[in-house]
Amino acid sequence: MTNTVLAKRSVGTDVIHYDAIVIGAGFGGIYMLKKLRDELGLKVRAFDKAGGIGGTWFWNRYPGALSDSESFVYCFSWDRELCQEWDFSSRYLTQPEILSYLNHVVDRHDLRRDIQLETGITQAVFDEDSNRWLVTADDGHHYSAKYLVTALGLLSATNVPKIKGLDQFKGHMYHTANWPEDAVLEGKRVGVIGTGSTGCQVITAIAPTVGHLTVFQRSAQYTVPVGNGPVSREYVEDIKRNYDEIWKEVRASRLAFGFAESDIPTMSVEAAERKAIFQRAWDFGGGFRYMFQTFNDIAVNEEANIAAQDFVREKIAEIVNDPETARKLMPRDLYAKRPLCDSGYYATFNRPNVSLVDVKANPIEEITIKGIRTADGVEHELDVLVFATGFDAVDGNYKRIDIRGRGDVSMKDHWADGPSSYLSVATANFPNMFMILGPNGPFTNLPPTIETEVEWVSDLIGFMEENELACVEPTAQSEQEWGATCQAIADQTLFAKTDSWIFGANIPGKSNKVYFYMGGLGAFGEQLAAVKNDDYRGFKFKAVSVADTPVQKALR
Ligand code: FAD
Ligand code: NA7
Repeated sequence: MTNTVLAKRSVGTDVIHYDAIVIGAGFGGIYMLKKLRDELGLKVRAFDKAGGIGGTWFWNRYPGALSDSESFVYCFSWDRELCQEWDFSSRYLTQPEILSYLNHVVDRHDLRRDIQLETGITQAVFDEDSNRWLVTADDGHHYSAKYLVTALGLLSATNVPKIKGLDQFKGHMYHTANWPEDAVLEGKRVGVIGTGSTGCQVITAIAPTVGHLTVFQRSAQYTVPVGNGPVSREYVEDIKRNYDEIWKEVRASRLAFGFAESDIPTMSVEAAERKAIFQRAWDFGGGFRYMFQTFNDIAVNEEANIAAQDFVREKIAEIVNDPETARKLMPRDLYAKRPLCDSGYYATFNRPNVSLVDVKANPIEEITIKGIRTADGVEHELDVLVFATGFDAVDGNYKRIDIRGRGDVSMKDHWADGPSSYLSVATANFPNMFMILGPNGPFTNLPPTIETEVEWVSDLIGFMEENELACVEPTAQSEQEWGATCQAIADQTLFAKTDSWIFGANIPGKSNKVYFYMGGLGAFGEQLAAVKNDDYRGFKFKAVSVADTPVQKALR
């Protein structure tokens, strides 16, 4: 469909007009709606294909689903009163708790009336005549808006690997991010493919109740205890009292996880002291704490990285009874993926009803009617097959919408060599489109980053409205330079030398490039502020008043 056709449609009667359309009703979409509607006074509609609000926490209902950012930083900070009122009783929040929190936020701010659920957006086309986005939904309606904000989620588009025979399996198949309410695993023969963050959680949670659990492991994982447990009243009150200071520090930190990141190099301390520091982190719990609170160079220095690896391998040898299983569970590659933590993952393999198949050594040949056949000829019979195989991260949901910008350029073509952005929030040729957690944004605990991006985008939209500007978009040059900055920073880390979703390496055929800004939230916030203070350096504005265009006149 061309822009001209859509421009004509926009003056017809079948288009519903808004000032801004937000896609997504997770942390990002909820806050964006709040800012645009209640602070800027715009007419806004948010859409989500889900049957409820919550984004990630609506979809990921698998047993054991838990945030591994600590409770006090896995929430919004912008509602000061709510931060004082909202209580939590454990160090981490479970999926039902986060979902209930987000529903509470939506009701408290009366946002639900402007969120349209069960409505997937299939197309968004920028109409150059009207300087508006024309959006098509799977409810059969067309919508238009001056601003389009995509809060589509970073880890949201599911990845189901194309394994031979997938369709012939007669049992139940579930992806962890699309978990059905009525799933029954108790007493069943269950197979799990995938041992990432999600796999570790689901495997540990279901092992005690299933009949038999077969884990199909492609990559062995470094994981440390999460350290979950109840928190005292004093702990919660202390956090509430120090709210301002905590959030100031979080926003100025690199990882935004609510702890002070270490400034000690690993090899600057004696071996015994090093071990004691790792042991303290192991006992306290938390994947990011283990990688970043212990020492300052585990993610960048190979010798330091090996020290952190060795400690985990020793733990596996101590915990896992069967030496052969322990050997299979021991990773040998760099410790440079998203750091994992768990509630007893390695010990789960001591259970008599759990078996481990190393599918690197013994690959999956095909999925059969009854289960999974591996290269050694064994058919692992299953009643239920769980895919904990992750996501087409960062740009996955963008590829699933037909998004067209200036000159009818499609997002798929624009990002043919991998996604890019200027400051994670905007991309050239897609005017008035703003992304929350777009590509090349900070690699952090995410709610503080989401808040930072939403607030900055809201300020920019406010600036547009105040100055009656028609369009804004970044220049191609600013986008290229931001990409180069992200690449240069990532190249200094060991993460760039390891295959994972952080570099798009988990999806066959996906561009293996930089997807994140690894400079930290503090530095990112400074960059955003500098760009804004420098008259939005790197952006170009179109000053024609929207009200003057022929299409706009016809709309009135
Ligand atoms: P999401 O919550 O992903 O919401 C995006 C929404 O957009 C979805 O509801 C989706 O349905 C909707 N959408 C997408 N495309 C369309 C379309 N075409 N039409 C309509 N709607 C659409 N982060 C952390 O910081 N700490 C953690 O401990 C942590 N744990 C996680 C655990 C799991 C299992 C997963 C999957 C993610 C975790 N994350 C964690 C990342 C988490 O995604 C973010 O913290 C945060 O929830 C992202 O919010 P969001 O609003 O940006 O996106
Ligand atoms: P991840 O971290 O991408 O993990 C996916 C797992 O699935 C990982 O172990 C993969 O092995 C495995 N996988 C993927 N495809 C296959 C095939 N074809 N065969 C065997 N194994 C496969 O996703 P998660 O959901 O665990 O976590 C993603 C983020 O979301 C996480 O950081 C949380 O914040 C939530 P591999 O390691 O690639 O060898």
